[in-house]
Amino acid sequence: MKMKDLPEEDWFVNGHTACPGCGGATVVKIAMKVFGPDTITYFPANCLLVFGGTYPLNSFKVPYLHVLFENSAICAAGISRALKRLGKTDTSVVAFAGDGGTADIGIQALSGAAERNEDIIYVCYDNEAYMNTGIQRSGATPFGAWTTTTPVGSVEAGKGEYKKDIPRIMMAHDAPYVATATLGFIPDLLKKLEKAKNKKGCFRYLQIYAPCPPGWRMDASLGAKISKMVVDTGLWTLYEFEDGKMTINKKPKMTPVEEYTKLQGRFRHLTKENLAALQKYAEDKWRKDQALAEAYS
Ligand SMILES: Cc1ncc(C[n+]2csc(CCOP(=O)(O)OP(=O)(O)O)c2C)c(N)n1
Repeated sequence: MKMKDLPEEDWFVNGHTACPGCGGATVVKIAMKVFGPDTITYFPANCLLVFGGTYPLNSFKVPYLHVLFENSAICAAGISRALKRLGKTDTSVVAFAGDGGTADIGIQALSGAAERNEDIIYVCYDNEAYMNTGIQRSGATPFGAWTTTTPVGSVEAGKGEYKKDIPRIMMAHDAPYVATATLGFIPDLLKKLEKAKNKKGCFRYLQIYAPCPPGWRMDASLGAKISKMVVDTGLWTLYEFEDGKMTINKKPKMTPVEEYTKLQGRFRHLTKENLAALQKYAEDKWRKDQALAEAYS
């Protein structure tokens, strides 16, 4: 599917209250255009719930359910199983969760659903922190990033640990479809959303990079640029893991990570040593991802 083939109609409509330049809102809008009207969504506590799902002002034109933060994958699986009982096998059941609800708080339910190969699509829009509650660090926050729980001062200088690699954890479950995407490469994103939609009857996982202007202390107009740069630096590999085979979709240019970090206030304090550590992480990640793709070829 190409951008021009996307339907004009939205199933996640305008009028929600997301911040200007919200990557999460853009991910959900595009994803819903691909998934279409025969979809039921679930989302846990996150920004999406607040800006797009607060009754009676919700922005979804399809049914949605919200239960608890921990339960996204399992609630979606419950909906999917109930639909099967009713004889409905075509409806897509989609969970939209943030990285906090995925990497940390919802990981047990996510792991269980993947292991049981539940018939759902799980979309993690990865804005790299718990944004809804005021920019706290998550397992998916990158090394060095300022958040309100990884402050910058004389004792600490941003997050000391590296980003938790959830797609790799999903691959370790041998999930039938795992893919990473960003808003910087829309044709690639559309292809992956479409594949996830059409690969029925099994567990499908998408991790989509989603810039957050207030949380990342960045200009709201830079989302697309930053979403390209994260791939160019090697910090985010675009790939698919499908039925046991991993394919890398884009070779990074290995642009210095500083070109990426200097556009975001959350990295403003990074020293030369910090930048060297992040650069090494990017290079190691790219090397490991290539080795994985070779092993799963
Ligand atoms: C068990 C539990 N712990 C904490 C909270 C409070 N809480 C609600 S939303 C949220 C942040 C969600 O972060 P994330 O999943 O990354 O999504 P985002 O807000 O970034 O969209 C937190 C901590 C909660 N509702 N339930």
